[in-house]
Amino acid sequence: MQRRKFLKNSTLGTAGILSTPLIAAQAGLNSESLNSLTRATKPIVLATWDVANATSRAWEVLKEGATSLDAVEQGVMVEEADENNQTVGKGGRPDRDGQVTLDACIMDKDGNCGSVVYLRNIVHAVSVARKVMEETPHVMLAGDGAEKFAYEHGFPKEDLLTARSRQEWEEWKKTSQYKPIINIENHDTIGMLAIDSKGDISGACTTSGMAYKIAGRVGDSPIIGAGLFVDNEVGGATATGVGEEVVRTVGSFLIVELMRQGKSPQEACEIAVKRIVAKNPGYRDFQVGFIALNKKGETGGYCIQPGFSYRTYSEEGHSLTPAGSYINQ
Ligand code: SD4
Repeated sequence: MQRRKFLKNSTLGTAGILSTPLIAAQAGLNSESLNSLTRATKPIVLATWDVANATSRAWEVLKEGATSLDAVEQGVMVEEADENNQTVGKGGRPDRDGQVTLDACIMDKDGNCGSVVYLRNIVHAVSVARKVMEETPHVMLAGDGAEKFAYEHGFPKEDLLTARSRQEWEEWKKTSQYKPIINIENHDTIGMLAIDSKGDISGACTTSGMAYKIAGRVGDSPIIGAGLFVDNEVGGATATGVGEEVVRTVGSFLIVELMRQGKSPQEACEIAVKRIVAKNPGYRDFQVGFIALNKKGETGGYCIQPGFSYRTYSEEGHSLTPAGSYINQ
């Protein structure tokens, strides 16, 4: 018993000590415990699109020794505050009535999750989602209730419609054509996954949704299982693109389940995209992209149309990876 305790507590050189099943068996460990002991716990951050400031912030938080939950929250907050990102938080493009409405969710290593949908006048939707997770018995708050809850928790009221987004909306109203442009409009919804130094995975996703959507529309980003899913035993996945298509396939949950069955993050993302393509004859006209991370810190990303990329930050560096696409250039 003493010996097992020593082995469990020892991180240095554990992989070497327990390199044979025989020794592991002698130590009283089953293969699952062996896996968790030999698995390298390497912090990593992964996010949709080229969001270098967000991944840098998340990495900084991880390097300070904080949890992956803090890292993903603080990472995506960078995009929520950035007025130049017109798909997230302040400066987001409005719905067709001129309202900026935010959707966001967050999920931790224990499977706890929180979400807000159709949230107005609050910049940091992800932090409101975290409060829903940590301070209520619920998973999801919507609209006026979510906004009231945010004020009660000290979030300031702010007008999210910037002059630039207002002016573009005024322009749009001249034709009022709802036709999302692949990779140009709606190209910066941020989904982020991270592993911390304890090997625990969390994720977050935040967006202002599709520009000029019908008032009241909610996408995939705040829907646990669709826009984001994390299972700390397996990995996590998150999505970007036309949310309706992601919801229909419960895309992020699908990817995590595929990884549970042994697929790599890359294989799992590809299967999920191909599932969407197979069920939608109109797939040439919309974009969906997924990224995924498994417990070993392996990553993957795949999309329908060329043009989607994702950011990774780990000890190996900060990099931007163009995702493979179902439709080639
Ligand atoms: C939505 N999935 O609301 C979001 C939009 C998005 O990059 O991801 N844009 O459907």
